[in-house]
Amino acid sequence: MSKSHATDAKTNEYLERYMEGVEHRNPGEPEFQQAVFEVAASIFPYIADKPKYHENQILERMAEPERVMYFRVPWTDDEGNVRTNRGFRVQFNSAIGPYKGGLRFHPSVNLSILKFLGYEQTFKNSLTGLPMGGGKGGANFNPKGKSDNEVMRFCQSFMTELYRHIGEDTDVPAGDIGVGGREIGYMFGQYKRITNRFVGVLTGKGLEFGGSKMRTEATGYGAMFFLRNMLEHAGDSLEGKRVSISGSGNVATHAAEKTLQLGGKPLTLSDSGGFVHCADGFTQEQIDWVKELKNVRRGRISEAAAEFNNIEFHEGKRPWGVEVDCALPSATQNEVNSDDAATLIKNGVKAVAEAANMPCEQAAVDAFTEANVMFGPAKAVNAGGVGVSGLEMSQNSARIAWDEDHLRSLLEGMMKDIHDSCVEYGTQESGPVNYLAGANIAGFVKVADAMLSYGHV
Ligand code: NDP
Ligand code: 2IT
Repeated sequence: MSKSHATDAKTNEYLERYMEGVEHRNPGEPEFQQAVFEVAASIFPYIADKPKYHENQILERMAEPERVMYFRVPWTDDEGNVRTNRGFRVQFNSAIGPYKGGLRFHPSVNLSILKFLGYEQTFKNSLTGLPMGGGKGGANFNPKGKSDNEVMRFCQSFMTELYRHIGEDTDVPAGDIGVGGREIGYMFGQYKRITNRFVGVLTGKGLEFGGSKMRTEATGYGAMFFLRNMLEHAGDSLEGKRVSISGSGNVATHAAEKTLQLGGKPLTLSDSGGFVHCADGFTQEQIDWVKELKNVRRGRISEAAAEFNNIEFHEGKRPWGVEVDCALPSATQNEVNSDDAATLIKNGVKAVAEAANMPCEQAAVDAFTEANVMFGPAKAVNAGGVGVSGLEMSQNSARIAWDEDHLRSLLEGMMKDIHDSCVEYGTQESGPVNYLAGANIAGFVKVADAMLSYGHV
């Protein structure tokens, strides 16, 4: 056995033993185990010759949240029935700044999902270059079909417990699935009322009360900047590229809009009911219509096919069967499986960028890597959202508001820096960039070194 193969075998053995421990300590948490594996598989080879990280149990400590809050959220529906949901906040890692990360309201929310999201967030926030730790929270509340007043009462009850655990220098939540401007407004109003303080304790706020320009657009726009950077680094461009996008929420609609602005063709959008396909590429007017459908009328994506002649609806299906150059999963975790990956590869996909968090199953990621499809991992691709959240925190602390052009150029610059960090840590001897390894290592180093400075805390 050559020396490098012996080292590889040893690294694999460490990784296996490490994952056995993670699985043993976190039974019944498949999403969390999946997220830890995805990072650890890149980090073990990197730290093989850096004993300080092993000796100080850095990866073991990183896989334990610093603190988890789990609480009851009672509220009353419009018929006067008492309802009860579960609320959570996972304060994962504060090595490089206050806990920072979104709140998700969706019936599937559980501890495994929030731990995976909080763990991922730690590395993502590190990549932004801003001083933010990692956290995530939410509730198994389903906003679909609820009136504004029901959503308001739920948000107020949720904040009535959450407020004691957060603060502008402690933990700063934001939006995620099911939590947008409406929910952030209700929660900020309740925080302010309970504490009698007007501070930047949440991001994604309305522009009238401390929100930042570009925050709403940041995740989708940032994802497209990242995809463009990947293509350009490989000597290609976005011009004329056919792009399939899943989801039709905040991330998906802004990604579609930026695709159009950068010269690409957004072909699909979806929701949990199915996907819509526009072979001509969606126009800005159609994207605006979908935004209004989702944010104001709170309707279903199928309605787009009834409204526009050149849009078809495919019930119960995901968009990965459509032939495209680039795919941008932008809905939820594990929405691209190995069959979907095989179809995309067969149809000639060149690049896949994860705009949602962990939308590709491990087997799909492996398939893309094997087929030399450029693969942008979520923690790099969608970091623009939390990046502009960080800029919202800066503006709130300084009590100023930057203009849109300035924020757009900061976002674009941040995505370029993240891309370049991935290239720095992920360029392989064979030539192409392994963006997954690059993002994991670049995100890891800063958090790990801060943890080393603190001693064993
Ligand atoms: P939204 O709530 O605005 O939209 C979510 C979209 O995804 C909807 O179209 C929804 O369809 C669909 N979706 C959600 N869950 C499922 C599911 N289980 N199966 C099929 N479709 C589903 O959320 P965002 O756009 O904000 O978030 C999308 C993704 O991006 C998430 O992974 C989130 O974590 C990630 N993200 C978001 C950021 C942000 O700034 N908002 C920042 C970084 C990442 P339906 O209405 O039918 O449920
Ligand atoms: O997954 C994410 O990065 C988010 N949902 C945004 C978090 C934030 O704090 O803006």
